[in-house]
Amino acid sequence: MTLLEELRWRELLYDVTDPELEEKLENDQLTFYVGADPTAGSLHVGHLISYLVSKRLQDRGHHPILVIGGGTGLIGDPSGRSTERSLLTLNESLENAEKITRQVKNILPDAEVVNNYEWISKYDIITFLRDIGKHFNINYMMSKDSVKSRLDQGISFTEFSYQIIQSLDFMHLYKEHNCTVQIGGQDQWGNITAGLELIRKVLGHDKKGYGFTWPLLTKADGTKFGKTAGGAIWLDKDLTSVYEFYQYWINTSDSDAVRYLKKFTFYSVEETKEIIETFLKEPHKRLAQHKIAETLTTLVHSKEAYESAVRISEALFSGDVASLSKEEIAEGFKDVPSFEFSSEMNLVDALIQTKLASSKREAREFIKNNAVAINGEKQQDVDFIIKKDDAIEQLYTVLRRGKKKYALIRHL
Ligand code: 629
Repeated sequence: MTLLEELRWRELLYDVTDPELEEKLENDQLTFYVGADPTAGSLHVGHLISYLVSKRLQDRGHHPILVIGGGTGLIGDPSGRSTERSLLTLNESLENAEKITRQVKNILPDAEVVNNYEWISKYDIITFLRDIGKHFNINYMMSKDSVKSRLDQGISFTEFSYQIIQSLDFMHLYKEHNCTVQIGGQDQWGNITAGLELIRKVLGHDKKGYGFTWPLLTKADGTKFGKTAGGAIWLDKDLTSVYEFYQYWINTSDSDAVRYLKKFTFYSVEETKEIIETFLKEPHKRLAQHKIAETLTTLVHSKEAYESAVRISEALFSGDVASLSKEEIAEGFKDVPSFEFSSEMNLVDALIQTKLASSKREAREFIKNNAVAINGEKQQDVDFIIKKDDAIEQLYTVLRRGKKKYALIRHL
């Protein structure tokens, strides 16, 4: 199977600029690039495909350059957007770029990472308009989806010019790094092909470049990929905990799981087919979801972080939370009502304070009916006292009523 055939099979290929690329990718070691603009201080799961596809190319001997758009982030890509972006300040763009650089280096440790502010900021306006602008025909620029779709709404000259700046990047990397291929999501087609034009016009008609795109990610139920009620799923663990990240993938619906398995994991085509077969026979075991969550949590975070997320999930499922560390408790119970206790308290009062019971009478009923657990252990003594000394790492007491009603007590 050629690389492009494999990408096609994984539903990671939308369009290729030149059919010749397929053979080149089999016979040569090419340098390719993919860019991301630092519009926030972290990448989110919507950015992942760029680096997963890059890894697939790298695994077949090609050399990735990861461009972080400290410069382009200052302009704002209109692609795939119906409204004008608000401008980032220089500081925001460069600070975000630095954080994102760390993230991508973590995902692809052997890739080269560059910030396009480095060369874009060096252009002066006269050189830009004479040497670069002269090669762009306004009709050509207006025919790009990113611009055409905005003509009614309106588009600033700033965003209109974005395609030129991204083209400048491709030409720069072509000249300086012999980078002949640019890849990106479907929405990047116009920017990628504009770059190929510029390379031909400025560097010479024998200078060929290539590009391909992958399709936009969709979900079977039509909701937006990478978003939950709580917002975006970020790659930064301070914004989205590892446990939440892991859970996002574990919760993939059965109707998305096969597609995601092909796109997001690195099992061979044969192995993937076997996993799919097993999954389809017994979907309730969620094998596909587990493989996706394992691959991505390990790649983005670490093996240890993945194992911890599994531990938290198992403890929450079984109720046996006493084996967790205080960090794991904090992570797993982030969305559970939490209360701070400064001294010891009897169980009945604690149930009322944490709103797991509405009266003393009800609290006693729950306890007597074996419906109350403290740190995973059932407690039937209505006179039981909750103490800091018995808390998990002397910090947390997890109260549970029934199967699922939780409260977290933090001992001061
Ligand atoms: C300078 C900047 C370049 C080449 C690319 C870029 C970034 C590009 C862009 N990409 C999106 C982004 O950063 O805006 N102009 O949010 C995003 N990308 C990943 C995929 C994408 C795309 O990071 O390509 O299609 C999302 O799936 O929208 O020299």
